[in-house]
Amino acid sequence: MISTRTHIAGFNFDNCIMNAAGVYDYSAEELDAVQQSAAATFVTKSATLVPREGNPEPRYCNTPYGSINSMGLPNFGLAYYLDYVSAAQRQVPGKTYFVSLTGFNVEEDIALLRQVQASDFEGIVELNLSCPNVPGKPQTGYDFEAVTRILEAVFDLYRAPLGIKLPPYFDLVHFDQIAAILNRFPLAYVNSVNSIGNGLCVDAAAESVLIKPKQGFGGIGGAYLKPTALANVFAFRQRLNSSIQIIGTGGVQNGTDVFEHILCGADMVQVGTVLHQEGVAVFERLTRELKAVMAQKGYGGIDEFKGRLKTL
Ligand code: RRO
Repeated sequence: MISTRTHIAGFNFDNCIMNAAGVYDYSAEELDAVQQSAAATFVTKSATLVPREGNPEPRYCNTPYGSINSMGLPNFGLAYYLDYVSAAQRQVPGKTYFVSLTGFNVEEDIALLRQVQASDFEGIVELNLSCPNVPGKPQTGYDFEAVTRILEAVFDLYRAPLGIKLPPYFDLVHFDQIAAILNRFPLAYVNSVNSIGNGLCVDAAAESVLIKPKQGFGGIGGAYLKPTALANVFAFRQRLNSSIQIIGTGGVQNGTDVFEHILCGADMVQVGTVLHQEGVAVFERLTRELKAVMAQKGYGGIDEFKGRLKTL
C-alpha cells in the first residue's frame, strides 16, 4: 500500500497535497468543495481584520506558462473564516485546518492573533508575510528587520502552531540571512513560495497588459515558478532547524512536480494555479500521479525520499 500521509506541527494528514492560500478558499462554497475533494485539508484565503473587496477587475489571468494575479486580498474578514473552521471542526472531529492571516502592520497581526486565541480554533495559523498585490505596500518578507519585529511580537503572544508564508528569495546570501532570523523562533513551518511579485504579462495583439490593478503588475504563479519554488524549499531545508517544517508551494502541475517538492524537503505541498485552472478534481489526479511515481520508484511513504535530493 502506497501512502501519501504526512504530519505538520504534530497533526496527521491522510495526504500531503492541499490548496495554497488564495485559491478555492474565499467562500464557504469553495472551502466545502476542497473539503469534499482528495485534498489533505484546506487553508483559508488570507484574512484581514475587516472584509475587503480587493483590487478592481480584471485581476487574474491564465497565461501559457501559469498565471498572473493582483487580487488585492479580497476576503470576508477573519471572523467569517473562524466561524467556518469552527463548524468544520465540529463536523469532522480530529481533522486539522489552516487559517491564513495577514495584517497591514504588526499591531494588526497581533489583533488577528488575539481574535484567533479568543475563538475555539484548534488548527494551524499561517501568517502571510508575502502578499505582493496591495498598492503602496511592499512585501514584508523582503524587509528582514520587519520580519524580526513581527515574529518577536507574534511569539510573545501566540504559542500554538504557527507557520509563515514567504516570498521567493533569489540570492543565497538572502537565504542565509532570513534563515538565521527564522531559526530564533518556534515556527511550526515555513511555506515557500508565494507568487513571484510584480511580474508583467503582455497581450501582444492588444498591445496591453492583462490585468487592471497596478498598471498590470502582478504575482506570477504556475509553471514559471517551479525552479524558484524548488530552490527555496531546498535552500531552506538546508538552513532551517529540523524542528521547522516546510510546505512547498509553486509550479505544481503533475505528480512528478509534487515528488520533486518533497525530494527537496517539503513536508506538505500546496497547489494554486493548477487548482484554479482545473478545480478540486486536481487533488485526485495529483495524488494518483504522485502514487504512480512512488510505485515506479519502490517508495511506500513520503519519508522514504523527503529531503533526499542528491547533489553532484
Ligand atoms: O490577494 C492577493 O492578491 C494575493 C495574496 Br494575499 C498573496 O499572498 N499572493 C498572491 O499572489 N495574491
